[in-house]
Amino acid sequence: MIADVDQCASGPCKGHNSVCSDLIGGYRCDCPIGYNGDGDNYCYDGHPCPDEQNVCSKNAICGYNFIQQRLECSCNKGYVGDGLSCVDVNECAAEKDYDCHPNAECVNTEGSYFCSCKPGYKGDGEYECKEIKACDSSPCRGRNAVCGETDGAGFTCSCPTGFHGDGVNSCNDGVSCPNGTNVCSKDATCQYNTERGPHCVCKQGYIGDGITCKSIKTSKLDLKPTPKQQRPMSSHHKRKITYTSSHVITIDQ
Ligand SMILES: [Ca+2]
Repeated sequence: MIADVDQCASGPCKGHNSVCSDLIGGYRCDCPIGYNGDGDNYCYDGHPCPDEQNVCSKNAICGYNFIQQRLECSCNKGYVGDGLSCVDVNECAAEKDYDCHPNAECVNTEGSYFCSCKPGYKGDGEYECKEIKACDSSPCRGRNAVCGETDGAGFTCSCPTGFHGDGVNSCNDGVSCPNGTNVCSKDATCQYNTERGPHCVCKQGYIGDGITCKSIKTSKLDLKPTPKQQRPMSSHHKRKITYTSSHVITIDQ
């Protein structure tokens, strides 16, 4: 006579709360009264997959299969396995498994992947990866400056016709200061602000556009003679009239 071995001694029933019954030549796993499940792997008390009974992989979801009347672990999207163990899918291994722009590379991540534009291109990697051009970063900072692409991802900065400057930092309509060609009048100073860029400003006592400045005194053509000089002038006589500005203007009568 052969003695029967207790098949339950090794704890073959993996279901939480499951009960092992030793049989002749085998064993059986059941869920206790009030519990549902297959007994082998799952027994739940009416609430599918409560935390203490969830034996699924952390990368799986637990749900009750009402057709088979048992709990099931299903790997999350991006993972493969039996639900108890789920491993990342390397989507980048097969071209059919990822959808990246032709100018992008697939980068595998845990549970997913992303597309990264290849060096020299920019975009979201999925729908757009356009070539990066040297002028994209607006390297020509001069007001009115024009950026031009050159071979080898280089660029040049220039000023439009009629403008002067190095193109990199300034382009202006005739004025460049302080180190460029200063076209300001000798009676003006070259000044800079963000609104106008470099520009000439006539010194105090002068008026004009800065490139040409006239003395305010000599430009005051409406100056009135002093009262004592307002007497009648004899005809056919060249006279001198002294203005309050002390400038002397000769008038032919
Ligand atoms: Ca992945």
